[in-house]
Amino acid sequence: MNDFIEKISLSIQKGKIDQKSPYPPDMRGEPGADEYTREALDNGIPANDILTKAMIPAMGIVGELFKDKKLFVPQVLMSAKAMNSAMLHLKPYFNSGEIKQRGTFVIGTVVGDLHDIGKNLVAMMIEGSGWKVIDLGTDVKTERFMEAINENPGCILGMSALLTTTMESMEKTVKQLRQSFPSQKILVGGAPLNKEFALKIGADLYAPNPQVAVEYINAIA
Ligand code: B1M
Repeated sequence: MNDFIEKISLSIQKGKIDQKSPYPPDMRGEPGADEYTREALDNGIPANDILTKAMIPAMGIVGELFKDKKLFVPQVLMSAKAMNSAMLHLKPYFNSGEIKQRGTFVIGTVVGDLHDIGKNLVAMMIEGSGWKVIDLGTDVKTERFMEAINENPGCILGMSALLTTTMESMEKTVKQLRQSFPSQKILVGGAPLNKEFALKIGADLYAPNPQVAVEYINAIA
């Protein structure tokens, strides 16, 4: 069992998706997260063990290395792709209730803003730490955030903004949301933001990177 757990973990850390993926060059031709996860399940390793002993810790390591600037965006994206290829095999176990998720995280880039690379990274890291993620995409209006909160009671909400102009949309959105959902947990992120801004608009947390977001929501789950 440990052998598969280690192989899946390493594949995710290194961004090795599957056998035909040429990345990383030093693992060319080797199986990746896709094949190892299938094999592990076929060998009777519980899906929950694959998730909690291999996949989540591997993404945790990736998140820490990214936070410490020892990994960069393209490498994190490859790890997230490897994670997703493993996740596909686990989907039936989520649906059957055999794997319990930590909660629901709703995320979107605020209205007027089309930047989604950072938002996607955050979504992938949070999914990788065991949460169900509902990604509303970009240019998300306040009403859509409200609908999502109503549809997912108890969810945690994340918003991203990359433009100084859309920091204003974020402020309006958070203030409007607060009127209907005063105790909704809201975390915000994006390059032009800072802690003072997040506090000023009434968000619960400013996350400068995905790892801080992951640590925060895991702590309050
Ligand atoms: Co745009 N753009 N862009 N752009 N773009 C910036 C942001 C800009 C800084 C470039 C510049 O002028 N130097 C500038 C903003 C200036 C400002 O307002 N201060 C800018 C501009 C002006 C524009 C347009 C207005 C350009 C134009 O049309 N005249 C236009 C706006 C379109 C719109 O949104 N309405 C525009 C368009 C675009 C593209 C479509 C071409 C493309 C986006 C493609 C896409 O996202 N699919 C694009 C890109 C790629 C950039 C840059 C080059 C890169 C952004 C990025 O993806 N970074 C950017 C310049 C730069 O940053 N060097 C720029 C990588 C990403 C991983 O980082 O998003 O910061 P980031 O996310 C980080 C953290 O911030 C954090 O975690 C991530 C990982 O660490 N984080 C969160 C982000 N969201 C979080 C949420 C959280 C927690 C953490 O919790 C919920």
